[in-house]
Amino acid sequence: MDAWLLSLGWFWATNPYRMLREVDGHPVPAVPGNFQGIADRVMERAREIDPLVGPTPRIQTALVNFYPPGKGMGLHVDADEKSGNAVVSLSFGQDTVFRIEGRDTLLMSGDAVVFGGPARRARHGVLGARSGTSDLLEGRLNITMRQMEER
Ligand SMILES: O=C(O)CCC(=O)C(=O)O
Repeated sequence: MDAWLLSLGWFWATNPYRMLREVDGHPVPAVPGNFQGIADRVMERAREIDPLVGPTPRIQTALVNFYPPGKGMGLHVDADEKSGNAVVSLSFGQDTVFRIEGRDTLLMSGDAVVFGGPARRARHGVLGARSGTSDLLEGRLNITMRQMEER
């Protein structure tokens, strides 16, 4: 993975892999208060398109990924959250190709993706951020908003 990561709400630590509420005695920065409202609106729209997206997540953590031009994230499954509620993902800046279960979709600035229902544990990743496709950012910013706990 070639992204710069910022964890909000919970810290996604590695070696060994674990989720933390504080790092070196410092609390992990909180998820901004307006993220829940954004997720609520995205989920309402997603539900109109496909009711199988399932319940709206309670946003307890957000992962902010910054990808320099040309950088992406390999295929993986989001399986560390106890909750099976949807993950809401927002994209800003350069275009990329989003790959999910072998299918490719172009993601552009302002697009939202919801992994919910049968797609919640789908294998996915992004190819390199495409240079020259954004006036907003030299690179790509992605925010995934998630529920950690089961309830
Ligand atoms: O950058 C993206 O659109 C995907 C991010 C992602 O898959 C993740 O944070 O788990």
